[in-house]
Amino acid sequence: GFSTATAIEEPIQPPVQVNHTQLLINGQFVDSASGRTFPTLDPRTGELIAHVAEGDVEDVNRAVVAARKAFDEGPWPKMTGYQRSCILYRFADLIEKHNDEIAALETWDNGKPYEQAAKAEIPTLARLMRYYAGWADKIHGLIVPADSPHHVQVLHEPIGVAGQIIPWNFPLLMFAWKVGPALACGNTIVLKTAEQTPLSALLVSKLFHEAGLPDGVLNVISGFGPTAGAALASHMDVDKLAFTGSTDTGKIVLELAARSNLKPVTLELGGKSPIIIMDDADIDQAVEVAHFALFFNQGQCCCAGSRTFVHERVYDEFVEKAKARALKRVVGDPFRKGVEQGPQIDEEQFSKILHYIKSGVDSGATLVTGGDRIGSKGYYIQPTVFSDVEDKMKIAKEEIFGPVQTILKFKDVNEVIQRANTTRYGLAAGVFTHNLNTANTFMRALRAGTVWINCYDVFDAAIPFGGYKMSGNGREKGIDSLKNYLQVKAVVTPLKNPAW
Ligand code: TXE
Repeated sequence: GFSTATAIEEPIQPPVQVNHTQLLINGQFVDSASGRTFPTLDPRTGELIAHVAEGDVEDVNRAVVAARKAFDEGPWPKMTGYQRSCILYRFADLIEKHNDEIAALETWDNGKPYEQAAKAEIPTLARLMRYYAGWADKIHGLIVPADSPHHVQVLHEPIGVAGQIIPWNFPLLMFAWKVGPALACGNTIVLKTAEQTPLSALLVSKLFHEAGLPDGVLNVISGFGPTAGAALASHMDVDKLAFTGSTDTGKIVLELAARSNLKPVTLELGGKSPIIIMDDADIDQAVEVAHFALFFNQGQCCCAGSRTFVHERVYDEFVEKAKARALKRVVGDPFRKGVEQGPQIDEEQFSKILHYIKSGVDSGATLVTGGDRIGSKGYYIQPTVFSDVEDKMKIAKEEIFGPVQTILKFKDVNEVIQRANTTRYGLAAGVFTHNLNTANTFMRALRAGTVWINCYDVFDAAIPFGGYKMSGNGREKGIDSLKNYLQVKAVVTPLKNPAW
């Protein structure tokens, strides 16, 4: 059976205190203009962690004024790249110093396993900051040879005030993907965190100021989407918008940006990423990686491998082994050692996932294991596996964003390419095969921003990440992310003596 025992025990007291619940505007923690707050809840119990200042239009306005001033008057964009880079490096050092405290806060507010936060995510936050610190003094333009007697320079300048809206599934990694490149390029920021997870960004932003970040460069607003988020997306004095979240909300913010000042928008949206397992694959490895690809982070990953296509010759074996692996998954209090899966983020996602499970059963898929909640408190869901899933079913088409693996059967390469690509999304894909020709065919044919061959969810600060089709536009991380935050200026001067 499931390792449910730990889930229903009394929750472990988190080894951290909540010290910052106000908005961070111009380097100061302040209450919201309205004085209103909202509760942030513990996903293990649904109980209160803290009341947090609720930002709205007026607070976004104040934050944009601060960011504008910090951009126009400096010192941030006027500092040398090396000076900016030193502050980013110092911030990374402080993250390492406070690793366990930051990880505990992230786990408490989000529900992800503490070991995952402490050993992987917070160290990755530091790594990402060092990556962007490394870029800060290496961003430069070009001298372009023109077909006329002119000296042509192409300058790369920061865009200005960046508005950034992030989700709750990886609060600090999303913070890093957005804040890192924006600051390396010399922009200033107003960041809106997700209403489910406002706490960790406030803590690390405080550390950023300790590292020497000037006031007004990074402003952090807690609050809701249709109020604070929409105010940021439609603000006339925000020069660029970056968003990660659902495809539906992505459409809204793009429209708000267009209707206001046409600010450029990068979008990181949903997915329904295929994993394809050929009959020549190492089945045990494929089972393990496909399990990880779907269940990692409680299934709350934009690039979750959420359509597992298995070749008919190895299908039955795969389904049996996937079931056995799901049954072994350790679900429980995320602060407990050895726990692989904590609770889902909130009541809304929890009910949405249970609804999809019911829809899977109703549409005739085979429920191989799981299918229910665990315990009566908090948002724990059994690791769930469906087989006999068909392309037309809702569970094969829509993003479930939970611990629900859907396994589909296929016969040949061309068929599965066509089926894998028949989706409005195009974020990621995985392929398991030992045949080089097959791998080459898939890597070119799959319409996705990332294709993992014989692996999945391998991330790196230097690897660009983003979507085809309705999974978004623009790339984060790597050299590509810098382009999102740079304005290109051509400067042309006549050459009086073209011979020289
Ligand atoms: O997303 P939203 P939600 C998917 C996943 C999930 C679904 C809904 O399928 O089940 O989205 O989750 C802000 N103007 N992903 O409701 O609404 C909001 O406050 C401006 C995939 O959490 O997209 C938050 O900060 N901003 C995803 C952010 O948008 C608005 C990660 C994301 O919330 C807004 C999360 C508005 N009108 C969910 N409405 C991924 N790609 O990783 C909301 N927001």
